Amino acid sequence: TKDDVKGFFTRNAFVILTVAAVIIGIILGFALRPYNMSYREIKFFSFPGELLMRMLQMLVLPLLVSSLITGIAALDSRASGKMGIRAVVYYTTTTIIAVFIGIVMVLIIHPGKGSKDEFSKQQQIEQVSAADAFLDLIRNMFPPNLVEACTKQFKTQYAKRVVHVTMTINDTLVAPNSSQQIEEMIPVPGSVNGINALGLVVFSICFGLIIGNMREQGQPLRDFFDCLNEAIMRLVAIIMWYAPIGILFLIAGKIVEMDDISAMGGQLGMYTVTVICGLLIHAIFVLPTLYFVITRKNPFVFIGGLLQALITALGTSSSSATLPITFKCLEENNKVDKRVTRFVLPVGATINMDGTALYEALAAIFIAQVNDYQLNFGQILTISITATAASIGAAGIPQAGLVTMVIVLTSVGLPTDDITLIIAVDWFLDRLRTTTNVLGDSIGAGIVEHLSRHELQNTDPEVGNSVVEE
Ligand code: DAS
Repeated sequence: TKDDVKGFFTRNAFVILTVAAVIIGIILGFALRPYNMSYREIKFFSFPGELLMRMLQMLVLPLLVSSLITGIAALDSRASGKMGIRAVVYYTTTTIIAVFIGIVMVLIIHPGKGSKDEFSKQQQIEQVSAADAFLDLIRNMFPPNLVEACTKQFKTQYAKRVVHVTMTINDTLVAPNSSQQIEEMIPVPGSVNGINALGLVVFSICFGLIIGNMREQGQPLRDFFDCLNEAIMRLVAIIMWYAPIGILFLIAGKIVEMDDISAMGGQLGMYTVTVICGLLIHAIFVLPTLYFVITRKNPFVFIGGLLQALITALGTSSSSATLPITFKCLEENNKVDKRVTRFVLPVGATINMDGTALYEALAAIFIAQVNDYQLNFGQILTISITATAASIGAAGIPQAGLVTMVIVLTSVGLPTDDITLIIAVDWFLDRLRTTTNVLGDSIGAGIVEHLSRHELQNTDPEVGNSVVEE
C-alpha cells in the first residue's frame, strides 16, 4: 500500500541516498575525467567531500573517549572483563584468519612473477629494525601524559622514511624542504588527527573501569560522560544527512584525480585482483559464517543494516572517520546493545583491522616475489606476526596500512622503498580494506553481544551496576 512504500523509503532513506550518491559520484567522476582538471581544480571540486571527512574526524576522538568510558563504566568489572576477553579473542582470531587468507592467496595466484624492471626503482634507504618499530608501538600505548597524548603528534622513525620515499616517487605532492614538513605529513600508526588514539583507548579503558567501580561517588562522572556521548551521537545524526553529498564528491573527486588506469596492467593488475579476492573471501565468506555459526542469525540481514557505514568506509577510506556512522547503524538498524557497541567499537576501530592485516602480509610477499626473493617458512611466519602487529598499530586513517607495512618489510629484510611499487593502486585498495575493517568490527559487536547476553540481562542498563550484587 501507499503507507508501506512511504514507510520503506523513510526507514531506508539514508541508505538509498548514500547508494545513489555513490552511483552519481562514479558517473560524475568519469564524466569529468576528459577535462583533465588541474590539481587545484580537483581539490576545489572535492571540497564538499573533504568537509565530510573533517566533520567526522572532528567527532572521532571525543566519541571514542566518551563511548569507551561510558560503555565500560556501565558494566561491572566482571561483565566488562568477560566482554573484553571475548572481544580480544574475536579480534585475534579474525585477524589471524585474514593474514592466513592473504598469504594463501598471494602464494597461489603469485602476482609478482616476472622481472622488476617494469617498475621504476627508487633510491635505497636505510633499514630500520622491526624491534624499534615494535617498541614505538608499545611506547605509543602509554603516552607520557594525557595532555601530550591530546596535543603532540607522535612521530615514529620508520613512518618518516616511507613518507620520504613517497615524496620521491609522487612528485605531485609538495616536496618538503625540511624534516619538520615531512613530520607534518606522517600518518603515524595509532594516531588520528595526529593524536595518539591508541594511547587514548588505553586511558579510556582504565578510567572507565575505575569510575565504574566507584559506585555512588563515581555517578557524577558516569552521568557526565553518558551525556557527552549522547550529545555527540545527536551531532552524528545531523552530519549523517550531509554524508551522501560528501560521499558523492569524495568518490567523484578521487575518480577525476586517479592516474591513468592503464598503469593497473601487468603485475600491478594481478596484485590488485589478488588483494580484492582475499578481502572478498574474508568479508563475504569468513566473517558472515563466523556470525552465523555463533549467533545462528542471518548474517546478511545484519550486514544489510550496516550498508551506510560500509559505504562511508568506502568513500572516506578511514575506519575512524566512519566510527560515528558505524555506531548509528549498529544501534539503530541492528539494535545492538549500547553497552556493547560503546565498549567494542572504539577498541575495534583502533586495533582490529582484518583488511589491513590481510593486505600487509599479501603486499609484503608480493614485494618479495617481484624481487625474486625466496621466503622460507620462518620468514613467512615472521610476516604473519608482524602483519598482525602492524595492523594493530595502524590508525583508522587513510593509507595507515601502507605506512605500518614498513614493520613487515624490515622484519624479513625486504627493501622498504619497494612500497612505492604499490602506491599507484593503494588509494583504491585502501577503501576496500577499510570497508573490511569496519565490517569486522561490526560483526564483532554482534558476536560479543550474543556471547554476553547473560551478563547484559543481569546488568540494569540505566543504573549500570550489576543488579545481582545489590
Ligand atoms: N585506512 C585504514 C582504515 O581506516 C586501513 C589501512 O590503511 O589499511 O582502516
